[in-house]
This record gives sequence, C-alpha cells and structure tokens, in this order.
Amino acid sequence: MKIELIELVEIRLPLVRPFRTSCGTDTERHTLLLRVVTDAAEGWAEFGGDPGPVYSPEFAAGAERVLADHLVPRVTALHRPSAARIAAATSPVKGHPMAKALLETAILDAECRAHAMPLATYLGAVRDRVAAGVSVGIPDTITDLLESVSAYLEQGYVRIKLKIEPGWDIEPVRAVRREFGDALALQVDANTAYSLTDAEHLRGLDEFGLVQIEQPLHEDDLRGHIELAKVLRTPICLDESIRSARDAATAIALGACRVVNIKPSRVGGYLEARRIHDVCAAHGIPVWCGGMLETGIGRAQNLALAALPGFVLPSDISASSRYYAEDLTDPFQLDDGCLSVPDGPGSGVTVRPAALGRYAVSTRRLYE
Ligand code: OSB
Ligand code: MG
Repeated sequence: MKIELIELVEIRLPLVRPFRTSCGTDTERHTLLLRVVTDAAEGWAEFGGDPGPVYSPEFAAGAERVLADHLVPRVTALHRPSAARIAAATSPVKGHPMAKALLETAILDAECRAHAMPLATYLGAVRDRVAAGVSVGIPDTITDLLESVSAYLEQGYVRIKLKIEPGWDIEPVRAVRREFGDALALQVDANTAYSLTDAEHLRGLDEFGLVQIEQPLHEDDLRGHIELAKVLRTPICLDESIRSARDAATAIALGACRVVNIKPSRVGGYLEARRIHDVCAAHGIPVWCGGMLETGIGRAQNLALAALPGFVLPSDISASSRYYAEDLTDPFQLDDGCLSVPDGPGSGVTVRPAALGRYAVSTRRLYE
C-alpha cells in the first residue's frame, strides 16, 4: 500500500443536548477527522479528544502539531506502510496515544477496505450485534435525570451509566434505583473526581447494587484504587488509568480493578485495544467499549471491537440520535437494545458528503 494523501478535517457537530461530566460540559463534538488516501483504498478515523485537555492530556491542536511534525513523516517514510507497522514507526515519539490512534486507525480502515474485509472480521469479532448502554450526563435536577433515564429505557437501552461527582452521587443513584427498580443494570462514572479520603463516602454506593464504579480516583492513583477496592463491594472499572495492555496487566495483578473500559483512542488504536482485550480475557476480567461521543465514523469502528468475545458487558455505544440530530454517516439505530456491527469493508460506513459539508469547518493537508 502506498500512501498518497493525508488530510485533517476539523468538524463541529452540535450535540442534541449538553453533556456534563465532572470534567466539564460539551455542547458539540468539535474534533478532527483524518482521511488517508492510498493507491488501494481510502480510510477514515476520528480523533478521540476535544479542543481542550480535560478528559486526557491530549487535545486537537496538539494532536495536529504532533501528527504534522512527528508522526506523519515517520509513517510516510515507511517502505511498506501498514497498520501493524505504525506503533513501531512512531514509538520514538513519547505519549500522544490519541494522535497515534488517529493515524493507525485510518490506515487500518484503508487496509481492510483494500482487502474487502470488514474491520470486525479483521479484529476477530464473534457477534454481529452489540448490547447498547447509554452514558447520562449530570443534569440540573433529579427530576430532569429521572426523565432522561426513563426516555432512554423506553428506547431500549439495556444499561444506564450515570456521571457522578462530589455533590451528585448518592442521591441521584438512590432516586434512579427507587424509580426503575433493582433489575436495572446501573453503573456510575466519576472521571477521576474523588480521592482516597472519600472512600467512606463512596461506600455509600454499595447498597445500590451497581454493576461498577468507573474511574473514581485520579488516573495516576493506582495505589488509591487498590486501597479503595479493598473497602468497596462495588467493582471498580478503570478507564483513564489504562493506556496500554501493560497497564491493564499491572492493574489486574495488583487488584486495582475488576473491570476494564477499553477506548481505542485512549490506548493508541484498535491493535492495542485488542491486546488489552486479550490480557483481560486471560485473567477473566470483563471488558466493554467506552465512547468519546463519536460520530458514526468512530462508532462504526468501536462496534467492530465490541463484537470481540471478551466484551461481555454493554458498551457506551449508543444510537446516533442519542448524540446527533444528523450523523456524518447513515445513522446507527437501536434494535431491541442492540446496534448492528457493520459488515461492509473496513469500518463499513461511508462519510456522507452533504453532512460533512454542513459540519466541516476546515481541511488541512498533512501529506501529499
Ligand atoms: O469517561 O467514558 C467517559 C464521553 C466523553 C469523555 C469521557 C467519557 C464519555 C462518556 C460518553 O461517558 C460515552 C459515549 O456515549 O460516547
Ligand atoms: Mg469513563
């Protein structure tokens, strides 16, 4: 495969409603798409981050800089570029997993398309449908929360995740449990908002039978998660803390988590994501696929990953309508609580030129 062109498309896609977490409030998906054209096929990927370094240290303008100056030159210099060769070629560049994921994923998409192979097949999918959970942002009132949860359950979502932070934790969880009953698969995500001194307070969540509490403590606080795990009945799931298969192996061996959220963008791409899946499977640790409010481009690829055998918990992969009035691809729809894994070549979706025209704000060539 010969790389002929690489370009970034900056998009701004309005969310159907603001999404508030302990990291801040999003009202739109303002991010970068990467398009790679090769002599065999074209591939697309979506940057997982935001304009600001709030969920992860990476941010769109920084990713663009590191791609243009450090990653793209190393990859285009390869004699035979392929997705499997990106990690080694870019390893002299420290960090920046989201920027690396963007480049590797677009090349992987192109490579799969060149072989007329669905990404799901390439990764080792064993399912053609994936159970859809929904991540519910922090609203203004408990009444608003109960209304949104009720609407999501009516649409068929099989698992509810509530974003929490100090001051918005025990009471909203109690209210949702009381309203919707004990059978509801319910979990919470703190996005690093607590510290180990909150352990006693977090024990207050144990009575609600949550499936898991995601990333309660700082991403670097492995020791804190180990100590917290000793006093919580609720299983701890790590998101921000897990950046590689090695991180997953360490966290599992030390008892820092009993569940892992795998986000391909956070860990440098789908190939490392699959290795994390394999490490977790070997240890009997259930995994699920996290989301970054992806458009149809990233969501299609996440569905391919979530179809692997170790993804035994519902993922944060919701229908297009949960995020956007108009998606960049044909919309993903909920069918009996599941989304279908695309079965066309590569990610199996195509970017709709009319939609891209409406939401793209600029295009920059990185290589030609
Ligand atoms: O922590 O899982 C998270 C969205 C943006 C940043 C971080 C997270 C999230 C979500 C939304 O929870 C998941 C989704 O539906 O895409
Ligand atoms: Mg999370």
